[in-house]
Amino acid sequence: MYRSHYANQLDESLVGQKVRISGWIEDIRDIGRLVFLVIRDVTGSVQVVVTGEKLETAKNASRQSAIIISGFVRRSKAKDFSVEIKASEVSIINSAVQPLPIDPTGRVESSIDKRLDSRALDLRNPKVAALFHVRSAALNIIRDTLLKNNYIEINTPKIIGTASEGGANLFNVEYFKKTAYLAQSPQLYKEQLVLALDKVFEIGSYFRAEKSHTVRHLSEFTSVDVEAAFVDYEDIMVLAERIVTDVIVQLSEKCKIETNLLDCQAFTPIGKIERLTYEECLDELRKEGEKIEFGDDLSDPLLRKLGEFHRGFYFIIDWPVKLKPFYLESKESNSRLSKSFDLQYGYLELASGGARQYDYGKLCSSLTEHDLNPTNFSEHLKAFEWGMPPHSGWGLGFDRLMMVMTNSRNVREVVIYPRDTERLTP
Ligand code: AMO
Repeated sequence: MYRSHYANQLDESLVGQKVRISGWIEDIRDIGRLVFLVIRDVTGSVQVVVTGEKLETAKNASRQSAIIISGFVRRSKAKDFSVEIKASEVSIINSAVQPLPIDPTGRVESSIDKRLDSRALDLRNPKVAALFHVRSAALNIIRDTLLKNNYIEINTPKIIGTASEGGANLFNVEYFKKTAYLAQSPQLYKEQLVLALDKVFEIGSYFRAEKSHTVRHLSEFTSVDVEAAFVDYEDIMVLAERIVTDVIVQLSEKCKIETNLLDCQAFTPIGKIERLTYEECLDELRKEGEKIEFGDDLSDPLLRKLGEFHRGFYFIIDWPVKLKPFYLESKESNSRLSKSFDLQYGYLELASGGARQYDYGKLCSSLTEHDLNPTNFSEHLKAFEWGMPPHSGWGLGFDRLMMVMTNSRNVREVVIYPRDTERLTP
C-alpha cells in the first residue's frame, strides 16, 4: 500500500493513529538530532519529524525526491501545520537530481520558457497545478451546460483534405502520397452535421500555421465549437452568455481553493453581455482620433483602445461581410453586413460566430466573392442540397477563456504543452 491518506486528510481526529503518506520532499530542515521534512502530495503538504535510525536517510535525501513515510500523527507546534507525522519508516523511492532545472516550489522564479522546458516538474508548483484543475473543471462545466441544452458531442477528423476556413494558415501533412492538412476548425463538418443531429458541439485541438508571436496565439489550440439548426445568431449569442456565466458562477463554487491561490479577480455573474455593432466601434474609435473607414479590420492596437473602455465581456456584432469568412449570412436589412459576432474580453477576442449562409447558390457566390473556388468545396456543398436548415454557431478559444478566468497574461501559462512558432517540445 502506497498511502493510507492524502495530506489534506490529516487532522486532529487522527492523532495517535498510524498513517502512510506518499509524495515529494519539498523541504528538508536538518537540526542535528532531528530532521523536519515537508512532504507535498497533490492535495497539500504535511510536516514529518524524523529521528533515530531513519535520520541519515532523511539528511541525505534530495529535495523533490519521491518518498513514502509511515508514522504516527501528533499535534504540531509549527505555525503552518496543526498536526505532523512522527516517522517510523522513511523510504526514498526515487531520488531527484540536483540541481533541478527549475524550483517547483516557485520560491526561485524561472522564465516561462525554462518552466515549459520542464513542464512536468513545473506542475508540482501548487499555483501552476491550480491552473489545470481550474481548466479541467471549466471544461466539465461547459460540457455539462451543452449537454443539458440538448447538444450532442461530436468528434470530427483533424486530418482533412481541404481548407475548412479558406485562407493560408494550414499545416500540410504528407498523407499516403497525397497532401492533407491539419484541421483549422471543425467548421464545415459541424455545419453539415446539423442536417441530421440538430445541435452539435465539439471540444478539440485545432491547428493554425500563423506566424504570430503574441501572448494569445498558439499553433495548436483548444476550441469549443457549437452549431445548431433552426437557430438565429441572437440565440446562439445567448448560448455563449449562458456558457460564460455558468463557468464564472460554477468555478467560484467548485474551485474555491484554486481560485484563491491564483488570486483570480472576483467575477460577478454577468447575465446579459453588452452588444456593440462594428459601426458603433468605429464611431468610438473615431472619437479617439483614429482614422478608420467602414471595411477596415479592427487591428490589435484598435482593439486595445476599445478594450480600455470595455474592460469586461462584450460582443462586437454585424461585421462587414468582407471581413468575415465565406460561410456567414448577410443581413437582410443591409447586405454589406454579416450576421456575425465576436465575443471580446477587453482587447482579447474569445469567440467568433454567427448565422450561416444555408442557401446553396448564395454559398457558392459567397465562396467566389471571397476568392475561393467552389469546386474545391464540392464535398461540403453537396450537403446544402439535402435540405440544409438555417443554422448558427460559434467557436470559442478555450485557452483564451482560461487566460481570462485565471488572470494569466500569456496563453502558454494555461496550456500544458503549448505549441507555437518556436516550440515543438516537450
Ligand atoms: P476563429 O478563427 O475566430 O473562428 O476562431 C475561434 C476562436 O478560437 C480562438 N483562436 C485561437 N486561440 C489561440 N491561438 C490561435 N492561433 C487562435 N486562433 C483562434 C479565438 C477565436 O475567437 N469557424 C470559426 C468559428 C465559428 O464561426 O463557429 C472560427 O474558427 O478565441
